[in-house]
Amino acid sequence: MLSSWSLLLALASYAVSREITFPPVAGIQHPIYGFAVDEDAAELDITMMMSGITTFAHLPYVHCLANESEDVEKYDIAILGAPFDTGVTARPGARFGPTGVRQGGIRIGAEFSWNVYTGRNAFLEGFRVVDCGDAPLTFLDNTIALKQLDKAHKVISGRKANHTGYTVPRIITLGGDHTTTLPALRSTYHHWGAVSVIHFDSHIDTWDPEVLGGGLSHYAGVNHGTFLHIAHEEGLIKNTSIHAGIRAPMANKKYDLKNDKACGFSILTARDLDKFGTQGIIDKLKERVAGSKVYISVDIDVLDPSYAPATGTAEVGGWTTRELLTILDGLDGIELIGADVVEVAPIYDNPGETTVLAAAEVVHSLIALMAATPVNALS
Ligand SMILES: *[C@@H]1O[C@H](CO)[C@@H](O)[C@H](O)[C@H]1NC(C)=O
Ligand SMILES: *[C@@H]1O[C@H](CO)[C@@H](O)[C@H](O)[C@H]1NC(C)=O
Ligand SMILES: *[C@@H]1O[C@H](CO)[C@@H](O)[C@H](O)[C@H]1NC(C)=O
Ligand SMILES: [Mn+2]
Repeated sequence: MLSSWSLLLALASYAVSREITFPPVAGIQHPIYGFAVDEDAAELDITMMMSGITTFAHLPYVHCLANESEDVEKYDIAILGAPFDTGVTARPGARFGPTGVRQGGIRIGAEFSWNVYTGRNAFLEGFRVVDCGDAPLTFLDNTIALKQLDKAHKVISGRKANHTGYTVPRIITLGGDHTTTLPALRSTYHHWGAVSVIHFDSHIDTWDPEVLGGGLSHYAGVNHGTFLHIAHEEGLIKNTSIHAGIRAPMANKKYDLKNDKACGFSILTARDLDKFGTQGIIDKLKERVAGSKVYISVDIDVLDPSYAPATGTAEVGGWTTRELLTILDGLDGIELIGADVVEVAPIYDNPGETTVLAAAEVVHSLIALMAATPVNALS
């Protein structure tokens, strides 16, 4: 008893003998590990990367979804979470995807992001990148939730960008199941017209709602395997769109692929990578979308389940994380006007956080592509 008291006392005096001073900005997201690196270099301390509220890559949080009439801090590239997973056909859980991807990105930050391959830092290219948090989406009614997401995109992309030369902010959505891409494409259509989609996925997702909705109801037909069909019907995408990493089976011998083509897509399969190599895939993607604005949608199930087990409809025989990142970085120069990473369902991840680490790095690459090539809105 006595000895434990003396131990406590010793510990207490040890503690008070240390001078603990919290930095003046403790609890605030930046500039400790955020954006104002140049002005506040003295406060830069990468050892505090676990502090504050977890935004993606410690970016400043902005209340982008405040009333449209209210002024908020300006931004150029916005991260937006879309916690929605009631459009899935297999394992649910992607409503926790935005939180998972932010957790996966805890070691990413502006101060430590000089890319060893490209020699560039995506966060320091003159664009203000922020995290807008998650859109408020009901989990009880898909129709209402998707309308809420339409509205969130409208408000966020509708504010004037920080950059004086490029007026429309671009959004990177953290899904959410893949249905969440539909509101994003409605929003990009508003600013940029129809776009080419580069769709990384093991599934085509152009399924006719009659096929994948089971013909039950219109409501049932709007889901994570039909949204590209609907985007085509709504005129949001060009016929120069392309899938990459496809390997999941079709429901019909001929109809699904015929319908896919009619929706404007061509296909690079997962095994095409063995034939053409990463550079070959990059060349084919760039050739297909040449001359148009591009939206990139990354279903994390494009990766093999050994690299991304935490997803709703895992398909074996996919790409590695390195291959996907090489291909994404190789798309440098395309006019990327919007992007997303979807179908991350953290509950199925392993203790090594394999999937969320991969998803966060994909987001990092998407930011880099946007920062490398500014895009003007339609005048
Ligand atoms: C948003 O602002 C407008 C104009 O100031 C106001 O009429 C409207 O009630 C506000 N909406 C909300 C939800 O606060
Ligand atoms: C935002 O805009 C201001 C005013 O034009 C500029 O000084 C600042 O560098 C911009 N921020 C970023 C991160 O580019
Ligand atoms: C896309 O549609 C346009 C106009 O309808 C047509 O001229 C063109 O050949 C089509 N391209 C492809 C790749 O299908
Ligand atoms: Mn998929």
